Amino acid sequence: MPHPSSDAPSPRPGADPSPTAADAAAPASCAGAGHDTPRPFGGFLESALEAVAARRDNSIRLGKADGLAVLRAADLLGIGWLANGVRERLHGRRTYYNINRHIDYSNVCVNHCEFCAFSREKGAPGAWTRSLDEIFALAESAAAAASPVSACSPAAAGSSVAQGASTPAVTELHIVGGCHPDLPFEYYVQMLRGLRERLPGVHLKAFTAVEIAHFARLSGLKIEAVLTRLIEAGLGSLPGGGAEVLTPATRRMICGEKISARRWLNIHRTAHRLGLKTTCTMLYGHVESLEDRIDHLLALRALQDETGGFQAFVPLAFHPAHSRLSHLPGPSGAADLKTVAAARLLLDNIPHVKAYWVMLGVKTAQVAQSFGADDLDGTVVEETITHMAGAQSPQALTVKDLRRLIQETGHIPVERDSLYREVRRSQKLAEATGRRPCG
Ligand code: V47
Ligand code: SF4
Repeated sequence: MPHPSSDAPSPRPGADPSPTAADAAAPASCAGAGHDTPRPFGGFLESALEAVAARRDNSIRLGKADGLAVLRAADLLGIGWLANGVRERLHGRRTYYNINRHIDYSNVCVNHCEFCAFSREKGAPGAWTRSLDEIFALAESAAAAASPVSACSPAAAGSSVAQGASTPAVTELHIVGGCHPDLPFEYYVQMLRGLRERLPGVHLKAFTAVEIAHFARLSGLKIEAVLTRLIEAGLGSLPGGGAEVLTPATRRMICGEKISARRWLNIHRTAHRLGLKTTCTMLYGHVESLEDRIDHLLALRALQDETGGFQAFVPLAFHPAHSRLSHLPGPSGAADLKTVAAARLLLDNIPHVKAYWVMLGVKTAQVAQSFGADDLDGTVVEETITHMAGAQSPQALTVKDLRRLIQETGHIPVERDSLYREVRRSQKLAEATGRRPCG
């Protein structure tokens, strides 16, 4: 039942503090909350959210006004409930994670994005570029590590269930870097080829659309030809970086040298046509307006209607330290959660919303599972982009950490590969956890 609009959070008039049947049933059920479940509380504190709920419940596609209503509302629990309904309809109580390793191959970049604390001019103090041999060694050590499932899962402690499993410890390498002025295209081709030869079972998620455009410039090849050569060399999918904010005027303010929004979208369009899955991101919490955020989400949704190639959306919380925007505060916890929720509600055609713990912080990422996110990304192991911008999150999480973050909120941890297929390291392990994935 709706309540009159109110801008300030206040006690919910008429809210029933005792759990409803829907509350009680939700954690135990994998069936999803459904779209027309009764409100689990006395109603929304803001009537704008009631209108969003009505459209959601009637499967009417949400629009710009709905997205703005979510971002502008103060009723955080109401927003979470709205987005969680969609999340549960799609994924039940499952939360995905993967065992991955990031490799940032170089921070040398020809661009000077205002928000970036990672890039350096070639030869400047703090600039680094990894040789192919260094990259191969890092990747091999990640793949050779004892299976993190058997090493870290409490359920597996003392058990040999995952020992000797044929699935490598790491199933994905996430490889990105700056736009280096003179590394030849062959460096990237050889990187993928060498990794595929050494680690044939590991998925190579590599190079943002910005890097792909840079390779095209370096090599004189068209985007399609660049991607084709990289696919032949072992490329498995593209990460979603470089989208920043797609609204042209704001994009010019924060990353004027970078490829245009249209080009970023076109590169993903081409990748999808060639059969690659990709992810998409949005960098928020700097100078952009709430309208920019919603326009960005709608641009992603429009491309997804056309291609279906985005697997996940990843909201990236701006970290200001050491960047040219270091005077800005960065997004608040409420802004983080509202952005996750708005994405889940608007991106009705993108299956997954990722709470990337490196940028959200581990605690907010955990809570984001109740605001629409169904994926915590992975073990990561080593990350430089956000940590050079002041991130306080750890460098790595163990599988034990990830599973605990998921289970503590009543969710079901599911290890996935890069294409969101469930990784079953051993039947016994799943049984031992007592948390069999549903569906
Ligand atoms: O492209 C740069 C952003 C991106 C800052 O695809 C910053 O699954 C915050 O794209 N504060 C790289 N963000 C990371 C990225 C990513 C991460 C995890 C998963 C996936 C995926 C993609 O980080 C860059 C840029 O958009 N970035 N500087 C900063 N100061
Ligand atoms: Fe270069 Fe990427 Fe940093 Fe921009 S965000 S300066 S393209 S490394």
